[in-house]
Amino acid sequence: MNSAMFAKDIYAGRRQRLKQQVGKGLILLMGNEESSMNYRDNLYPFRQDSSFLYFFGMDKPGLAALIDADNDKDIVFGDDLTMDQIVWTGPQPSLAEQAAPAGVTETMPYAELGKRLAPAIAGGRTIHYLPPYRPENLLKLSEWLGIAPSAVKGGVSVGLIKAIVAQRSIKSAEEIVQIEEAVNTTAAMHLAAIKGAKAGMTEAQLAGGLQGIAISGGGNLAFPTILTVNGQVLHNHYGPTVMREGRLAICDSGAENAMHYAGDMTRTFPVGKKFTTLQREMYDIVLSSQQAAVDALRPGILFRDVHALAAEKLVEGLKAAGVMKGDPKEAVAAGAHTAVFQCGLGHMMGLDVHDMEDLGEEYVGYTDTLKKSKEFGWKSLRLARALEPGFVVTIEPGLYFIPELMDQYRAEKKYMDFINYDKLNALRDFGGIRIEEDLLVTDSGSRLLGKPLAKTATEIELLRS
Ligand SMILES: [Mn+2]
Repeated sequence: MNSAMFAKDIYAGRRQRLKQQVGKGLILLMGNEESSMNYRDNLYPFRQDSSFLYFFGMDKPGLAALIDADNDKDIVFGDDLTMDQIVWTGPQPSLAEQAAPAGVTETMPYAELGKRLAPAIAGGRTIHYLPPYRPENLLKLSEWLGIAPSAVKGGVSVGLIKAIVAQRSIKSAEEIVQIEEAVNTTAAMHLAAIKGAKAGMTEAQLAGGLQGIAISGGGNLAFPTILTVNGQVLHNHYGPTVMREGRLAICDSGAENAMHYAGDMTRTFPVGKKFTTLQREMYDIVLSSQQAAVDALRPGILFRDVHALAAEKLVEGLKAAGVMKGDPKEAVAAGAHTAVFQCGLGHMMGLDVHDMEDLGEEYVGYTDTLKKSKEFGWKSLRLARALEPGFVVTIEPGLYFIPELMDQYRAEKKYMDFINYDKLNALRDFGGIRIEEDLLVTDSGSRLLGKPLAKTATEIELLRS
């Protein structure tokens, strides 16, 4: 499969900017290899490294590149297919033909890469590389750099990480087109889930169809689907559990499109036709929190503050329901909201569903002066820094009634000023609720990405009827 690429100038321009920002040295970007599942030739679906895709657009295994900041040179390393391989895969463009649309004119066999690096290292040149997240790339780096695998992590280039984060954080107009395509496929998956759910079905029966929609959209799932009637477990995927009338189902799923841009949405809906009174009351609390967070998005605001605002809205709603008490701001400052909202409000999204998470949350979501909290709840917030036009973020507050956690908090007499434990305990079998949308930060506020999908309880019930 030949995947789509942006215009040549876009890749050349991105690399030019990267060279300027990194300043000097050799930038080594590694593509991914095929990955074996249960024996060598039975492979996971190939997924290229996202930074490699961003700077080269070449969606094939077995590639790596050197970007020479001192001599303004870009070289792609890889191997043309042998006849033995062509028999199985069919003819493929040559390496030079693959590199040309990325604006790269110099290509070399993969084995040349180590030979190029050795004299550069001996000559004292800086080799900038990213943190590897796949074992084969870790081992290759170890060999090329002549250091133990355990020492590779310590040598990653913070300058390169920061330069890439600076570029990839701001989505260009042509990237937004791709993301919206992925979000629209994602919305189609959710529509199918909401309309297709029936009491008596298993979670897996409903989840299976969603992957088909993602693949039909030209790509695949952006991440393993979460589809469960036990939404209080934050990353509960799906299984043989039969969905029964009276439960709420959470579906958190997304597609990536042919160019590997992601969509990521969540909807919560009744397995029966209607929300119960209590379910609707809790749903509306999450909805008002989600809407308040969306309304707060604008350049300059700290995402950490948007997270706090969303948490305050949850507490405010639960206070009206008698489950929490006291001042919502004080409750959130004390951490009492973590009894029901244990995760972060959202994350960046782009070529990765958690965009650039491989580069390190401290660089993607935080800054040199804004550091991540180590406290429960807050430590799961992937993004905290000030928003800028061009950021794409998810907004996904939720309420999660986790019996083990409420029992522990109660036993420890935690947050007694803010939580009515008898009322909270009555919700121990409720499950969970999450609502998630993808938004682009604009010059003045934000814009919802993709076609709107049913979100209020009434709109969802209409689809269930
Ligand atoms: Mn998400």
